Amino acid sequence: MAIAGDARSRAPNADGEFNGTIEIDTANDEEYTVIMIRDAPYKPGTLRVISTALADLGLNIEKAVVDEKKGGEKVTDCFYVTDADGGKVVDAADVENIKICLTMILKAHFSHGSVFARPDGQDDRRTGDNEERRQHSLLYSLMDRYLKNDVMSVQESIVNHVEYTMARNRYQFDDFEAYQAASFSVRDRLIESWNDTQQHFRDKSPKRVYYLSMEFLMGRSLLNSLYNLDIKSNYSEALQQLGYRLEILVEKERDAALGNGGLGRLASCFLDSMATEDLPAWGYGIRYQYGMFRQTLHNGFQHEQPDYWLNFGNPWEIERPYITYPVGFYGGVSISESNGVKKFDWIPGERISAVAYDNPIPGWNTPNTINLRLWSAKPSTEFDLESFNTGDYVQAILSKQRAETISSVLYPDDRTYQGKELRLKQQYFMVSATLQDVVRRYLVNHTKFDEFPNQVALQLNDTHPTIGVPELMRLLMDEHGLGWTKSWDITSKVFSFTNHTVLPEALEKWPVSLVEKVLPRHMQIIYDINWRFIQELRGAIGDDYVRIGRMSIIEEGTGEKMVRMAHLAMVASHTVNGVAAIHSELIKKTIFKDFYDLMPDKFQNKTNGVTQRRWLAFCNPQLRDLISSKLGDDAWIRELDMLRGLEKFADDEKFQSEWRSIKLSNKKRLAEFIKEKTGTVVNPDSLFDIQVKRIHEYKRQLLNVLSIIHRYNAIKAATPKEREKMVPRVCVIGGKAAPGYDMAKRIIKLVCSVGDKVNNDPDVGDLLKLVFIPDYNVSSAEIIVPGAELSQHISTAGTEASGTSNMKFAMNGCLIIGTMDGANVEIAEEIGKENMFIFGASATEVPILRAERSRYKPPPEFDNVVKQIRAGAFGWAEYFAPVCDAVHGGADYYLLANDFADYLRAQQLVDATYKDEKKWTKMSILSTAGSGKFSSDRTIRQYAKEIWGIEPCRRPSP
Ligand code: NBG
Repeated sequence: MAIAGDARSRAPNADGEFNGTIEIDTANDEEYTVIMIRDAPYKPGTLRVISTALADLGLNIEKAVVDEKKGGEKVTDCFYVTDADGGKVVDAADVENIKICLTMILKAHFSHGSVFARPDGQDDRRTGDNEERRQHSLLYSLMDRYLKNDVMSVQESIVNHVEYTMARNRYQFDDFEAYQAASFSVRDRLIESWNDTQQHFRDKSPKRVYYLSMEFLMGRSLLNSLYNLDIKSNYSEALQQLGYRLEILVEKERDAALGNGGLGRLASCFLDSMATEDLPAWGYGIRYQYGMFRQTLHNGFQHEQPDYWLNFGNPWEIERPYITYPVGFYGGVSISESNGVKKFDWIPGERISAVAYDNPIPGWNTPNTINLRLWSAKPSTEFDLESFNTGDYVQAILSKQRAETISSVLYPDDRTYQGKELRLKQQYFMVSATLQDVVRRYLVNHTKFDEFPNQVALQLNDTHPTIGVPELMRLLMDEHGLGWTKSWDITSKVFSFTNHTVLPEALEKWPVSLVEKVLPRHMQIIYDINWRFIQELRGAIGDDYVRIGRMSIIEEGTGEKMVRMAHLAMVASHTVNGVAAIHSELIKKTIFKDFYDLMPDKFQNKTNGVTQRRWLAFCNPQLRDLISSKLGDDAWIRELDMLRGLEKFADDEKFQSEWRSIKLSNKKRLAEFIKEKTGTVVNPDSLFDIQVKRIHEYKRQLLNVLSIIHRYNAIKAATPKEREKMVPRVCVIGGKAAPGYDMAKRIIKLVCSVGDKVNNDPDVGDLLKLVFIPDYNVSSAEIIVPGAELSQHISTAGTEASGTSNMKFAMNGCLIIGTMDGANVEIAEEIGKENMFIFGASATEVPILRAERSRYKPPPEFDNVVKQIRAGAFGWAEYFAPVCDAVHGGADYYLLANDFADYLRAQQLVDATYKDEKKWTKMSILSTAGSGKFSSDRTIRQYAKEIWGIEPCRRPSP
């Protein structure tokens, strides 16, 4: 029998159990496709297994020629099949599929079950004499409990999930189902590692840190997990043999977008680093049913669509229905006295349950996997006797259902706090469940609370979880019977607090009346904390009531009484930190000056970082390989400072040319992406200039647009000869505006309108393109960042706390045009100012310039472009008028006019430098080489040592 094409398959060598071959002949028989299974060991039931499998594949067995069965002999069986329409199966992909399915089925059939031996070479069970082999077998069966990661085992686990988890036909599943099945099978492996890591933590009982955050912007998990578990290539091959491409499947995953921007993404980078650094750490947050809204554009206007990320299930989480805590709201406090001690009893008017969902977070190059526990609100199982007994059964059920709204949606505004009751309830919901969980875990092996501060560190990611301070006090006093002094001593030793912004409008304050209503017992405790704090203050600074009023946790005077959450966090925390050097200095002089003067030792800096795994090694694999080949190995993925080793190759021509060709290939990928998202075709030979981040006036996307208009004017005014000398540019802007942020939405429309005009102007051609990429998120950043050549971080100095995308771009060899703000300052220190395009007023100049604004005359270039917009050069003149007003005259709070001329100068320098290919490439290499400091591993090590006081705790390798 002839073997058709590539249809010869070597059947698996599964411990000698099925060494046969499967041959599929599509050519030699006129009517039938012939499937021959050669040299299979005789085993009863084989024919049934084969015929069932063929039927499942939709094939008819028209005839069969089978060997006579005798025990111990190899047999050969031949099946003549047709497809559902009665024709021959000739398609190569179908043939391959039949072969793969039969191989797996026979393998399973002959191996009596689902545990397969490892391929030759990795398994020494077959060596040695009989006795030794028996002992080894025993040993292995005890030790070798982990799921196997060889290609066959991976395939089996994927197909099993298709059938048993998703209840789909194991021979027919689409890409999305393949993604899900693959993810479930990866999750199995994560669970093994998670379980062992948690067991190890329990055994060693080290001090642990809990990272409390209302936001975690995780993005996708499949590729990240495959890389971290070091099983990517086997999954890739396993899927390929099954007829699927991993690159396609990863695109099927919905981003977990449980965060707004920098703050949430930082929390996710920190989890990655805490796992990689082997820290005994957990993240705690909320499992929002709707994460960050999806942004769509209609005629250049932003529209917000709900993010249905859970609609098709989430294979990365583990629901823990038995890990649940009651969380109360409203009601009143009863006070009783026994033995002269007052006892406070909060009787909530509403109770809901918090149910845990665990999300395993694997580290890189470590067996550790840590946990992100997210809480979901469920109706309490306790009966609301009142309403049930009064007979309003349906109403009682409906009001219970409303409980679930607490975890339903992420607030999409990172600009101003919203005094919304639901938001306060979300915050309390998260910290109450978390602290109950933390206390319960602590009490597993402690009977008293004395050791609590030596066992627990609680990090507040911004003020959002600060209601945890009075909650811990309440738990210790009211639930566990400790006195105030002891409780406060414990509480003030466990919390530390990170500030992420100096913008006053973002500093959270809650009306006292609201806190009193929603959390009456907590309001009492806050008053008590404040009363004691003020006594202390008076001791320290005397009766300076103006200053005391400024520092008080309760804001009084002008309007409604408010609880200042930052002050509460400050008073209760042993440490407060800013997120970049300049920012940490600024908070000492501005928002927290009074506190700094009094308690300078509390203040620290922890410059942000990003995980170089997701943001370089995984999203830019070509660059990763080039870097590893130059540095000798991939140790830099763990110790990013090693990137310095690239400096000595910065002038090397061959290296430069490899560097450039990788950038070009990433630019081509980005150009495809731009076309797919916007319809605009861009030329990958242009300079790719990117500004992607939330739309905020202080981030000054408008400054960027104004300079693009200026560039457009220059192109229009140029002669054809002059145009030939110009550097073609593709300008990309992307980012979401908070739904209620009117100015930001107008700026988006302006970007789109300018883009419409410029992109369709035949005089301009490829010299300038401007696109707005909708729905900027983690996954799109993973394509945008590697393809960028210039990135813009141009906030008014003193406004951007740190910025983290600046770090991602720099790591990927993208040059920065920016102001001396946030982490730009330290990036300049590391990679050299001469390798960036720095412009604009400094943070110390800004207040002076603001004070002089009434006498200030903007440069004519600035006036011109603003006038152009006003005059309707891009349409929508009326709609853009408030945008123009905001930057004209005495307004212009963010000083666009003041920085405009210097910005244009920096932009000219960009063009001139870009023409010098070698120089540009050198600067690009030096950007990557100098970005070692900006690994979140470094940041986390500093937090661990200088704030949390915790040590690595790595489980033994399996
Ligand atoms: C943001 C800052 C960024 C900073 C991130 C992470 C908030 C409130 N702040 O500059 O604006 O990089 O936090 O620290 O989201």
